[in-house]
Amino acid sequence: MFDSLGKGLSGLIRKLTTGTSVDKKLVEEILNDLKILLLQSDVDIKLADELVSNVRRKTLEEKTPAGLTLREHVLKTIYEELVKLLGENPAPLMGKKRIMFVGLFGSGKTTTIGKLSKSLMKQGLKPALVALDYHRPAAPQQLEQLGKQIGVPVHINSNKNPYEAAAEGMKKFEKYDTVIFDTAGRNALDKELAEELKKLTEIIKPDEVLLVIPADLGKVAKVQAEEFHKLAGVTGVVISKMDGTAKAGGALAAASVTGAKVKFIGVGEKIDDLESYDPKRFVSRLLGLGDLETLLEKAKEVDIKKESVEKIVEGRFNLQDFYDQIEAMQKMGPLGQIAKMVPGLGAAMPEAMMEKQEEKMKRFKHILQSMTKSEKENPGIVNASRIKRIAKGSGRPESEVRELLDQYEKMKKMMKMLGGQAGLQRGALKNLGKQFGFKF
Ligand SMILES: Nc1nc2c(ncn2[C@@H]2O[C@H](COP(=O)(O)OP(=O)(O)O)[C@@H](O)[C@H]2O)c(=O)[nH]1
Ligand SMILES: [Mg+2]
Repeated sequence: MFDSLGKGLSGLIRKLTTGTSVDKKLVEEILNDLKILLLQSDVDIKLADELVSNVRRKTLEEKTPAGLTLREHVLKTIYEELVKLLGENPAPLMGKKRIMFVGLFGSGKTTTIGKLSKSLMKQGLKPALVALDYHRPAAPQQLEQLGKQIGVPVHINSNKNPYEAAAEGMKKFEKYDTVIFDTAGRNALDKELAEELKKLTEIIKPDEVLLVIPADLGKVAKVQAEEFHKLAGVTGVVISKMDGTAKAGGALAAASVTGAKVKFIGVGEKIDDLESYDPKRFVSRLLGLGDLETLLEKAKEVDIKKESVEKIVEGRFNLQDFYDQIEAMQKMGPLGQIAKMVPGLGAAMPEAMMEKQEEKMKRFKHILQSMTKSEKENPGIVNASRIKRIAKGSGRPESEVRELLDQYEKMKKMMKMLGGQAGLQRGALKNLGKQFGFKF
């Protein structure tokens, strides 16, 4: 999803995070790259210009906030502006009684209606569908079939009259939680369709008008969205067919001109291929920052000791810290998954190594539990006879105790290397620490 933009952005961020010094010249260079990237992704030129000049103003003209370096400030501002461009978190559709879908022929209206119905049912709601597309002969039957497939009633007007169908459907499904209207599309928004949509909007008075735009539509999406918005008052955008393209800037621009938020993303033809839209998560992925938010949510549940994190970053931590980290990480989930979420760390540790490490960590925990406090605090004192005792106490072979000590040394070295670097990794660890509320 959004692959090329994502790749381009992570390249750009790399430039920012690995540059030895971040100055005005580098920021300008990055802003220039950013603009080109946005345009290549079909983002409207006005929006791209606005984004870039906002970042320029905030980072080069305004004072860098205390506690942030220019590098961090630029990164943060780009992130925030992209989130702004991509819209806010959509309000849930709960409590919306009448939802009307609009969009051109083949955009994915009917398919999305099926997906949405299924998702509403999962939330314990009762949806019903009304066919309003009598322009294309097979359309009502397509909806009927879909309804059967998921167990949702569908109303079709026998005179093939959309206005009658709308009025009947509202009456018939009065007791349902949500009534979804599947309007007709055309190849282009012609006069006939415009008239029809306007009239239907008046009859239905929908609580929600969802415009479906295929991700690959490109620049015309914006004009289309404006027209639909004038006719029906678009309240939300669904970007369909996101699975088939790496560019969705057009669709995003479309959402932006209507002032409506992107609410859903269609990622396939199947009934479950619908995702709720979350711009922050989306941008984090685009920027290659990993799924920071997910990590943060998890981290909230876990109590990582401040000193312990600091020590790790600086490469001076003892076996007790090692033990604390194992505990904390086990609570957070598989190590590999965590590393992937930490910016800069995912690439630094091969997955296979992570998995093996995790298995070992579990056994190591038993060994560590058999060590005395002073042994954990001063791993250097663990000699052969102590190893023998520890092995016996934990029921693990001596070789494994040695392995643990060896691993601990290696990990210490690796963390020192990662933490000590001036570039990306150190910044990443620092950032992560900050997100946890630690200062370095
Ligand atoms: N790959 C993919 N195909 C989709 C998606 N949404 C819809 N389609 C396909 O697009 C075509 C048109 O969809 P349809 O719902 O009939 O469009 P409508 O004319 O707007 O009602 C169908 O072949 C769908 O299977 C999607 O998110 N991903
Ligand atoms: Mg249809």
